[in-house]
Amino acid sequence: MRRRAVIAGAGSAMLATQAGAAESTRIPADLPDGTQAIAEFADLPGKRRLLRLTGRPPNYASPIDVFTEAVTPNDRFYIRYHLPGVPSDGDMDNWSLSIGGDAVTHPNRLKLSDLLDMPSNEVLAVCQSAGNRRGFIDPHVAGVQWTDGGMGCAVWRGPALRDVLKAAGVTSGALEVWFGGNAEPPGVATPPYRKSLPMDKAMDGDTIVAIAMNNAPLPLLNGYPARLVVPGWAGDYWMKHLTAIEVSQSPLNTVWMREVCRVPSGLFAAERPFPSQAAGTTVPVTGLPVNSVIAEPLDGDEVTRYGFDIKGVAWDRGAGINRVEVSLDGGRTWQDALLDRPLGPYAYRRFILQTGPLHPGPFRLLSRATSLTGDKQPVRFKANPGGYNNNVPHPISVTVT
Ligand SMILES: Nc1nc2c(c(=O)[nH]1)N[C@H]1C(S)=C(S)[C@@H](COP(=O)(O)O)O[C@H]1N2
Ligand SMILES: [Mo]
Repeated sequence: MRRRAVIAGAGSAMLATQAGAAESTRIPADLPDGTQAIAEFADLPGKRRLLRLTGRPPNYASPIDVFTEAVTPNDRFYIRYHLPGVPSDGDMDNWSLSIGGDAVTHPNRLKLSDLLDMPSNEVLAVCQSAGNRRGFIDPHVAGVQWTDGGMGCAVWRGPALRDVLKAAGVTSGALEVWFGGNAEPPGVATPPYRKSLPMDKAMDGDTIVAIAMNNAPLPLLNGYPARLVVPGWAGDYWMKHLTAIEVSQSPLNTVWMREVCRVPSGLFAAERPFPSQAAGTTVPVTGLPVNSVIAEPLDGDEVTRYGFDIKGVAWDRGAGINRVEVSLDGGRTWQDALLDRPLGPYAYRRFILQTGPLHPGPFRLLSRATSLTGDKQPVRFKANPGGYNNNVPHPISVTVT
């Protein structure tokens, strides 16, 4: 089915960014009607023109045009919260991070200045909601109706989690590391957001307690003053406003581990399984599936018959991107796009395809990435009840004039 882009009310003019590229002002037409009706571009403190999908809890998508670049600016980086309460700057005044649990010998408490004093790591990594692109699944699946913008790529900096843990003396009985974040306001019935990681992922030097994002303090809504960064793994592990770490001999038993963000066992290849959280017929989402997005032109654009550039980014769980192909005819034929140099295994890899002259008329653009381990974006969505890991190529309709 070919759908026309809906132009969003007030901001419908095509604005020019500093780079001169088009800024997306459109709400994707393939989102469900209910989301169409309420979605709009909005500003929040420290943020500029994000696509509001739900206000309470705050879920705001990045606009698709930011994905022509490998690094997503802080003020355009998406926001995702499970619970309605959002911390204010004031709530973070007396922030500290406790490290404890039944598998450490020396529990302790760190202040922001302690984290600043520790040796730090830097990693360019994609944070992507496991529900990214849920809004495009047909038939629609319940949950936040994410567009392509439930993700971003930033330079994260802070001490490696393993260094933070070492200081507390991890014992040999350690099975998982549990994470807690901001306290929810009174009156919220949902249990607090609490997640865990298996020891091997927690002790990987690339898993960090980030205190900087793109060389600036974390924006409040992206987890100020410290958040967990788990390169290659879905965003739900990336605990914001991190306040408590417990190294534990047992599996964390919260609805957030046991019921949410789970997929049928064996449906998705996970680089690193999470055995202590496998239960019944499901496993937690972990590694990001190979994926790509076209950020230019935008859906509904008119493009010139003399040829135009198709640009976007591709990423995966950290194997690295080997190839991106682009189709101009809805997936009948494919051409190899040019890849920019890799910026690290967990980063976006930019691609570009310059078309030749084309006949006027409608065109349906798709991109399809293959990783260095041979994983390729599938033709059909691997259906699962939560609508996670949608990495099916998403069509962009343009008219050549
Ligand atoms: N404290 C807290 N941290 C959280 C969440 C949350 O609801 N509360 N949501 C998680 C999910 S599901 C995602 S996808 C990422 C989103 O990160 P962002 O809001 O910085 O884009 O944060 C994670 N960390
Ligand atoms: Mo998420």
